[in-house]
Amino acid sequence: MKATAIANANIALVKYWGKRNRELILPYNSSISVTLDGLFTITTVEFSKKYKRDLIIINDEKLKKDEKDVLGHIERIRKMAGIKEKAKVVSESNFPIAAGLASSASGLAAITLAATKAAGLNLNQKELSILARQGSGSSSRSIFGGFVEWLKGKKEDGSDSYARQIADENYWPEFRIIVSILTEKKKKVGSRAGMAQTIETCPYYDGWLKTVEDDLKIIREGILKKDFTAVGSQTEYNCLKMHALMLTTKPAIIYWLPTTMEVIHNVVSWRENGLECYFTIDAGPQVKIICLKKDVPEIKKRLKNIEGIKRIIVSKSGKGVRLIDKPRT
Ligand code: 2P0
Repeated sequence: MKATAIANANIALVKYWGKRNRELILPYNSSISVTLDGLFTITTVEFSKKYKRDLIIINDEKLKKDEKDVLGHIERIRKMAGIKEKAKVVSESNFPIAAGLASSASGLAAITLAATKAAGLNLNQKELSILARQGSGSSSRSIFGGFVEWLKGKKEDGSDSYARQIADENYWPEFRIIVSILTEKKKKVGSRAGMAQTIETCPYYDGWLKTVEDDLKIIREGILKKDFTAVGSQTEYNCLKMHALMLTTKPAIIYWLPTTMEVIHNVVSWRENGLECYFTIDAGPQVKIICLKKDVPEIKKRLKNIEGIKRIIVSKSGKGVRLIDKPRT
């Protein structure tokens, strides 16, 4: 009753921001992401009578109270499989967790596959996506590789809210995402609380919902046509709209640092001078730059001149969650 899975993080090109159902994690809007081959989580889950209680170790540390609801997810899977054994979960990510780098996406996707296998369940990708979603919304997208859309669905029970692939990881081999890490500190306001606060207090949320369908259409079609300008410019616009929501909640949620702003200004000016690239930022200060393979060396060189960038990870579109034979202990 033991299995190990690897899942890649993903970065949203059209963001998920706001839940219509917090219990089942059902979003108000659909979202589109690209799965990142450079950022991943490997998780081993073992169910056994030898454990007296659930033990969760994330990046060599025992689970703290403020971590995402990993225990709840294990319990959900135990119920589904009809088993009683306690679990040992060991999880390692190759990037800072809880700093706005989609660690919950790769983490919960990896746990979902490893734990269902360990519990004797054999779920297909759609079922895995629905289950992962209940652990953390964005993890529903990390089940798949390449370019992925998480459908918001309409049903109350969430059975039509799952991710599906738009194009696989080999479809657009020139597409790159450069992740610049500015800080490894955990953020003060988590996405979950930030989303709830936005819906309660932001006067512009209706405007977001009214315009997000256009973003989805332009980016979905842009991916299929490999229209980099369309995908990049609409991604940047969608990111700024999401941050406009965050900035105008009460109290304001300001994820950006001075260096975040500096990278933004640089990207815009590089582009004006013929180096085509676009930025996107999640619920944190880190800036991800979308570009084509040919421009990676030049962008990396320029980023290295910006003080305050701690680490740069260049990523292609990566694979979906899968089982591996390298247990973590
Ligand atoms: C996204 N984010 O689409 C958006 C953009 C952050 C900004 O999904 O509450 O960790 O577990 O469903 O998935 C981060 O939120 O939130 C997120 P829960 P999650 O990637």
